Amino acid sequence: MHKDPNPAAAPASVPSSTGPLDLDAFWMPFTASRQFKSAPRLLAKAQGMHYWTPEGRQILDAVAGLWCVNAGHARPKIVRAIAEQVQEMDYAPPFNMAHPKSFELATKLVAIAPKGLDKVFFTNSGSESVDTALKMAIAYHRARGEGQRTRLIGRERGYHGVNFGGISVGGIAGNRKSFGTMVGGVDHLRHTHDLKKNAFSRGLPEHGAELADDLERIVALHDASTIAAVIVEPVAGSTGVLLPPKGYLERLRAICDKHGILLIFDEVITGFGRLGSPFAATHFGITPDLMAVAKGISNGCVPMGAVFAKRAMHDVFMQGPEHAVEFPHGYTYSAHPLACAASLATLETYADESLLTRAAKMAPSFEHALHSLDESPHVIDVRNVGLVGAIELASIEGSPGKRAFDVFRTCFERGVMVRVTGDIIALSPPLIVEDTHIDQAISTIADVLKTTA
Ligand code: PXG
Repeated sequence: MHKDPNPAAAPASVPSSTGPLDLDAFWMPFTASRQFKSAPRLLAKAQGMHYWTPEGRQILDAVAGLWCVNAGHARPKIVRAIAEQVQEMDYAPPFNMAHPKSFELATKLVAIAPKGLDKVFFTNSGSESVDTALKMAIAYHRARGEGQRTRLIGRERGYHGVNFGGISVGGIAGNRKSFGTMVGGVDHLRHTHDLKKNAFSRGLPEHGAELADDLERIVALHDASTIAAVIVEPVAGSTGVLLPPKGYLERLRAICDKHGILLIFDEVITGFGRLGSPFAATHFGITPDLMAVAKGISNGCVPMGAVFAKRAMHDVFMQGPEHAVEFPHGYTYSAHPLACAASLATLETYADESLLTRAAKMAPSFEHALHSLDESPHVIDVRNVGLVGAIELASIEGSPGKRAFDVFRTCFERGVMVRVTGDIIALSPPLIVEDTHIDQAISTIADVLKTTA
């Protein structure tokens, strides 16, 4: 049995009350702010599989924070590495300078990446990784004399962060409509979610590989010679766990190859063990040309992201005068020493406890428990792959999203933190999860569904 580092009781220093906390000044990200501020949900401590509220109430973390705390909370090696690093060297500029841990980390990341992705560029978030990958794709074609290949293809219901590149290739109307002009020359593939054919699938759905052929429609419309790259999440996470139909990703890879179009995998959620292999690319055996990651790269402890690139792509940039910058892109905090230290210790923790393949071991019992909800009230679909699961509910007429949001709130009151998007409840527990945690999460959801209107 996997050793659970959680103590049963709250750590001693959890405050007994929040005191008079002023909620006014903080403009919260992606939050129903007025609702939140009328009934705040605060977290004050975390360890292993659990959070504690400021009052000391224990909450089971069934979503790894926000799909990022893959090794569980407050893991000693990671905590120690960050503390030691900040004492040794707090910051080092990353442009025309470097510190040793950035090279050490890149080498270790390449060692677990799909074969052929030999170069790593560091960022600070998933959004930055996505925009970095899109820029790399366009600049790569230009550097090799195909500067007309600028068009980017995303997918409906795709989520690629919140920067302008990411929302442009992203396929969520709500994240785009308020923000004016998107990046030009973008088109979108159809999404792959089809409940009529694939409801209640266990693992990848049977139907829909042919949806990849939608790329041929887009190629016919714009001509392949204008298209730089296609970006997809191998498993779409934040729009509600949309799984790739069997054969879909293979077909997408083949069509990209046929037309000289780069394939970018956004593995911000699927990276670092979520599906039972280090990456979705290794899980499905399909190698993209560029791979954007974040979240689990540093176990969520210090913000960090990265883009993996093929050596041949990188090498195309290595031309021009030797004193000149080859790729004019990067962030003040690229390869931040604290992030590198956190990530190195995270990789060690993953290796010590075989966490990058643990989701494969846990997947059967997770799947079994999850599908016990198939007959629960309001449930119109349950789906899963690795340690990712979704429970889709019928929407209340005229109030989409309300039913699942109510489930989320009641689950939190009953000590389980789930994630909600639209009327879909998503589960993505830390990879150290045990069957007892799965049972607690699922039985809480089952009980809450029974009393949800
Ligand atoms: N790509 C993917 C596939 C993501 O899931 C990002 C990019 C952006 O990462 P940053 O680090 O910039 O947030 C993400 C982020 C949810 C949820 O509700 C998921 C994310 C963010 C916010 C909410 O599931 N993923």
